Amino acid sequence: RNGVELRSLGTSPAAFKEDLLSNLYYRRGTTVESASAQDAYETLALTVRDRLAERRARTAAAHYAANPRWVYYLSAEYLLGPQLEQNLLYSGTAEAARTALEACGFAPDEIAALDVEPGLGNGGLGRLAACLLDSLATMDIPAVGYGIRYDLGIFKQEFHDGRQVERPDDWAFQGDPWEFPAPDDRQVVGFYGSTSVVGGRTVWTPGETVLGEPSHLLVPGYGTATVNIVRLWRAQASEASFDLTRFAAGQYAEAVQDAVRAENISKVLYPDDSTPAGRELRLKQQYFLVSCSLRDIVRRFRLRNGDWADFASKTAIQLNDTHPVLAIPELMRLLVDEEGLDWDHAWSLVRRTFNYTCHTLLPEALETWPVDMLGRLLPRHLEIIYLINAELLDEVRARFPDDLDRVRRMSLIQEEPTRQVRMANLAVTGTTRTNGVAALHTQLLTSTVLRDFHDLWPDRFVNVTNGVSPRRFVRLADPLVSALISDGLGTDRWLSDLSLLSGLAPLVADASFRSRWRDVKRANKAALGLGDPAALLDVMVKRFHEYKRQQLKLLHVITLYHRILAGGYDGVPRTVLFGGKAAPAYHAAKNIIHLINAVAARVNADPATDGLLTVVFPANYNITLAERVIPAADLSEQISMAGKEASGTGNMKLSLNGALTIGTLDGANIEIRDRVGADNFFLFGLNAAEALTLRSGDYRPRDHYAADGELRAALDVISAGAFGGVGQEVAASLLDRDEYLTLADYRSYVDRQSDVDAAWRDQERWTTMSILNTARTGYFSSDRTVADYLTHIWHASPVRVDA
Ligand code: DL6
Repeated sequence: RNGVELRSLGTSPAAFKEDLLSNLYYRRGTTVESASAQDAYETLALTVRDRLAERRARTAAAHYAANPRWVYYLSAEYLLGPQLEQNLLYSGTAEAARTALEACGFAPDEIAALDVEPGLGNGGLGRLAACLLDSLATMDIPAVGYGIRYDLGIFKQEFHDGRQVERPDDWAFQGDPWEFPAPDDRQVVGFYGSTSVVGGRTVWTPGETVLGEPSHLLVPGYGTATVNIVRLWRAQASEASFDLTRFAAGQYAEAVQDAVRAENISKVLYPDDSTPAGRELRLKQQYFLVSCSLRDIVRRFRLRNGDWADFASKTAIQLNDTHPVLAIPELMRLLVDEEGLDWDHAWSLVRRTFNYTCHTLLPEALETWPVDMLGRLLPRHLEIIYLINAELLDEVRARFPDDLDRVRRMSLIQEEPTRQVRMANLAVTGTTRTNGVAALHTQLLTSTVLRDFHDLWPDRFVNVTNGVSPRRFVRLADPLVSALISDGLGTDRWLSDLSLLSGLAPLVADASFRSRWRDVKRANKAALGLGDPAALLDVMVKRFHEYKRQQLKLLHVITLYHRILAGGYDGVPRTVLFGGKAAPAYHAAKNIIHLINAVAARVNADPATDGLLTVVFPANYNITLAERVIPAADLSEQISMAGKEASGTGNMKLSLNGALTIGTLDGANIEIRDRVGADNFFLFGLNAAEALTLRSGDYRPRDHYAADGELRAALDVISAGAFGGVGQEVAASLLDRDEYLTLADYRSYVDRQSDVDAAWRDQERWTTMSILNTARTGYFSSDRTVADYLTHIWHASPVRVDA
């Protein structure tokens, strides 16, 4: 089939207005006079989307003709961020859209505010997925992201009396104008049932089937005509699920129960897994994603290719953490059971197709699934896992004879205390490469959590340090600094080649540039509207987890408060901003949120702190809010216990936007410090080796409490209930266990904060440090990350699409 020539949609204000009106009349079915703001928003979205869809058609034609090696990114999470502003920028229609809207009498800012971000992820892992898709498109790499179209995304966080309350995030309640549903590409997914052998081949007969209906969103590249897609699956009951007989008999709930069960699969992002039913639902989600996506990948492969032998050379599938790792036995099943390939050929294709990114160092975050549950839900997959395990263990025994312990540790099946399938072990076994996400992370992975696998297959491991999209996190988030950077560099090419930022370094000697830089920061703080723009904005934004140590920041706040109350406070005025959510079932993290809000209420109400200290905690931190906070930040808090944060990407976003970091030698902090220079980074605390030694010895948090008067005072007020009963629980946990060495690092942290004050007092010095942070962090572009994946892992090439 030959593609048709497309009429090019104009990007002038007049052409844009004509199409806007046409869409309003013919697609929305209304008129300018009677259009609601929602009508105007959806019409605007369609008009922008059409311009990208046209590029998409050309991209698909170019990709089809090139028959390249595709990169497929499988991820249970995507935090894509608001779509409107991105698509306006990438389609080059922002100004035309504003003019056209105004000419029709619509208020552009009011309409833009209706754009709801799809919160289909939790945090760093999901946002990384979105940044990589952005970079893949920008770099003209044929790629598709696969994920789940959850009806309810990450919960909306509210505070009730300071406590986190979770509300459903019905993000597509009004419909989602950015999506293209593709019901004809539906897939059938099986669960449960049994296996039998028929004519020498194993046949799985599922006991239940569910439909997966895809829709896709466009993923435009910046400064290129390439538009890739992210394809999201939504579970649907098959027609047969509706029980007409029961309905007729008035059993309305029973009539739809099978349909409800099917559709629950894509109902919520990460259902609570504290019950067996919740865990099973999560496992179902994972297989649902994998099964739909692999069938789609195979369908796409077949459009251009006939021979399975070519599959791996045309297909690179990245497994984003262990969530999609069932793809390994699923592809084996498709190839061996359905396509009739022999096991060894199939295994060679599978191993050459898949690669795996590990995003954690927390042993408890390495997923395992009960053998019983997996075997019941996916009986054939468990058989295949056993077969893979037999081969793996033969290889281990051959390489390390008489090392039974090693065999036990490496087995895909954990035997004690309960039988579980170890998904990370399966991931390393069934892939070509496993990568960590920062240099320290990869080093710790290969020397601790995955050490046995590294001993067996050292060449399988590589590091790919994370990165962030400069389009999203500089250009869209901070138009003011972007304009200043372009002015300073004399080009805006830095947006697709972030190494050009190094050209800013000489400008630290230019007093007028420094002063404009300061003005931009000040304006961003004023626009944020939280705290005095003249105060130092000290920002800790990230998921709440004890290892990230929001509790350490809080101890610092209380210490500052005590110093103020004691009189003669010599610190600089600060606004401390917290942002982030705690997992609904994570009691300790929710306690920390509650305590922060209680401390904030007290500190902010006390006239003694006026002009000196303010604590703010806007609820529901998400990409939309991140884009306002990050450009305003002066100080970036990256204070996890060393050896626990895989990489961090907030650290990169903040440094890139000119915030100075106070941080430990953890995750990508190390690489940030190496680049910005030790003089432009506030380092404190134990390093990973020291932390490990202390943790594995006789660590006594109470010794630190006893030895440090300020620490004692802070913990005493918390323990005494000055901020409510929740404080007692938090203090007890710190004094009795302090799993993440908060007390051990307290003094070093608090003293280093005094150095922050000193640097801030000298505004010229601070501004220089700030500019140097931006100038030296071009490395942390997700374009560089994708380039590293291409070189070390994917081996895919760009396909140019004519502009
Ligand atoms: O790689 C993206 C991001 C890292 O920057 C964070 O350091 C890391 O905590 C996060 N990991 C996860 C999932 N953990 N597990 N499993 O969100 O990944």
